[in-house]
Amino acid sequence: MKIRVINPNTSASMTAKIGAAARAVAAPGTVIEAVNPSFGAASIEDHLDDVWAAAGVAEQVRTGQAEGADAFVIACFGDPGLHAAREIATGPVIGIAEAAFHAATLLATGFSVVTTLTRTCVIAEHLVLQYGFERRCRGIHGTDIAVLDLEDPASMAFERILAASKQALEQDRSEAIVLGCAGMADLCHALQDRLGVPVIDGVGAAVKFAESLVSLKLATSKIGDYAAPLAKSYAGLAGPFSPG
Ligand code: 2AL
Repeated sequence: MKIRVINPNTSASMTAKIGAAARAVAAPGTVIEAVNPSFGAASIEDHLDDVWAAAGVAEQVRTGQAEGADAFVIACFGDPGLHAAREIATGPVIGIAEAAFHAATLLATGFSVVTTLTRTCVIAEHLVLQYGFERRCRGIHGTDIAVLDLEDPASMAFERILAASKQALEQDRSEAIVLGCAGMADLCHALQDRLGVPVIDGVGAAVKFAESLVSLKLATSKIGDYAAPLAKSYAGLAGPFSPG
């Protein structure tokens, strides 16, 4: 099966990192196609970045759908464009935040999210509420590490995420950590070894959920809310995205 893993930001190095994390967990018969949009922000850290990221995801789902992708993963913790992507795609579309929340609740009664900039915490809070995980998510913690600084050893990202995770487990009385950024995927196992609790990277979780659903011959429901977008022409800049 072919899974298109979309990094919604335009950082090529982050797309490569996400692709590697996806391939590390994929089954032997799974082809991972790691892509990013042709436009948008190099990191997604606020609502404006998120707007462009959602359009970028729509671009990549459209082309992936035309090229026969069996499933899609949206590899940014804000799950930008998730619902629109489910309208466009016929196969499953999994956002890394929703996937990580589900995985965490199968492993612990309460989890904490450790993320990047503190200002992104509200975006994660909105998702927790939207997906109905408010009874299981016990806290959301910013580290004030910028997304692109995760790749810079001088940021001491691992040590800072480790410290924030320890504090979160204690303060929130939680039993698992959800990593709040796709760019943290490579830190997941080392953090889990140090913390001694499940540490969930949404990229890996989303790839495995996508594989499971495709293997089970399950796809996005096409009646009602996720039916194909209405055929219409969009004006101006949005013209190339017109669904009809
Ligand atoms: C993210 C992420 O996963 N990718 C990105 O560009 N920003 N998440 C975050 N909390 O900053």
